[in-house]
Amino acid sequence: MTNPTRAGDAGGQIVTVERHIRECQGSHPEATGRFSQLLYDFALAGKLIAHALRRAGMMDVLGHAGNVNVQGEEQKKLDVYSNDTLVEVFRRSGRVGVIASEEEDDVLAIDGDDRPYAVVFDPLDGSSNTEVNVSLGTIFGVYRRADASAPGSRDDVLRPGRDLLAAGYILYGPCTNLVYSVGDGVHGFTLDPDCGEFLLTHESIRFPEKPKYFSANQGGETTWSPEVQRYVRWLRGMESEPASPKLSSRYVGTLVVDFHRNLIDGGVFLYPAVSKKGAPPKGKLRQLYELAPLAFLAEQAGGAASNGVTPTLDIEPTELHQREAIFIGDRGLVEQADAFLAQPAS
Ligand code: AHM
Ligand code: MG
Repeated sequence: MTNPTRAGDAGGQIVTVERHIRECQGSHPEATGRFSQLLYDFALAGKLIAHALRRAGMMDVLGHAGNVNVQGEEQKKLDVYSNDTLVEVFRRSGRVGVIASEEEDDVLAIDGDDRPYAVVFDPLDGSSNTEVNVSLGTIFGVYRRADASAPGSRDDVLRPGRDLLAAGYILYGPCTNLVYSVGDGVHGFTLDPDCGEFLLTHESIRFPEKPKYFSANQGGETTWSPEVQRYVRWLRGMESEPASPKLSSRYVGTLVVDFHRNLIDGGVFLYPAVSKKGAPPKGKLRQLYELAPLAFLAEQAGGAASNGVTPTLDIEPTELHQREAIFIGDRGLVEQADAFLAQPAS
């Protein structure tokens, strides 16, 4: 009989996220302990948010907070709690000069000398799912500021995702996962609720060779361009040229969860530009807080991300809450999306 393996047991050693970050730092001589501590701060915020979510049904934290964010979306109490938790952790970190959050109108500048990092995050992704007990997530990215002692500004984060030093997400599901990359592969951890540590469970994650799934809100299909409609028919096996991958469909409506499933099992997520009421087509998901960090992870795992024309990591945002179309996941499927979109559908 084989011995049961336990989470975090890599070659007979228990690897916590803290230790993993420290060891990665060892292979990056330019990295400082302060950068590692910053990543560990995301793990800390993730534990606090996971704890609140586990108790959400029993406490008065479900429902709306009564505010509307800068994007016109009603904030849930859990959006506010998650945002406040992250902001508080990074205000006190002593390393961060700028915070940009999906839930804040503008960047938060934190005064002080020697604050070399800027962080971006979507505190609670998929929060429209909070009332129905569906898995949620936090998405984050880290940039190095051009001048660590200058007052923080939007320019610290209005940058292409190619400049990211690190990115990751935390997935609050039946268990809590933390997945991150500092540019040398993608590594996944699972929170052990007994010891309160994230333990290494998925080392060097790569998209599988053969994809299984596509994820899209097909309720919006009539608002997609004919080219996107044709691409999705191809994904499903209804267009034969080139050879169709004939994928199954899975859509949760929490980007982190849809991305994670496709990363582990193979597949592509799309949220194309949609046209509503005669307005020019535009994407829904946010470039800074959602798309650039996940695109960084996708490329690190051998996948790709594009808005249908430009690789997501090459997009230079001009607005904090900029929205973009996205095709992200398996590299071959994203390349086919670009090819379908470049060919006018008859
Ligand atoms: P949120 O960050 O405000 O929760 O919004 C983003 C969410 C994504 O998690 C998800 O992929 C998408 O919106 C779902 O949108 P829709 O309900 O239109 O399918
Ligand atoms: Mg989101």
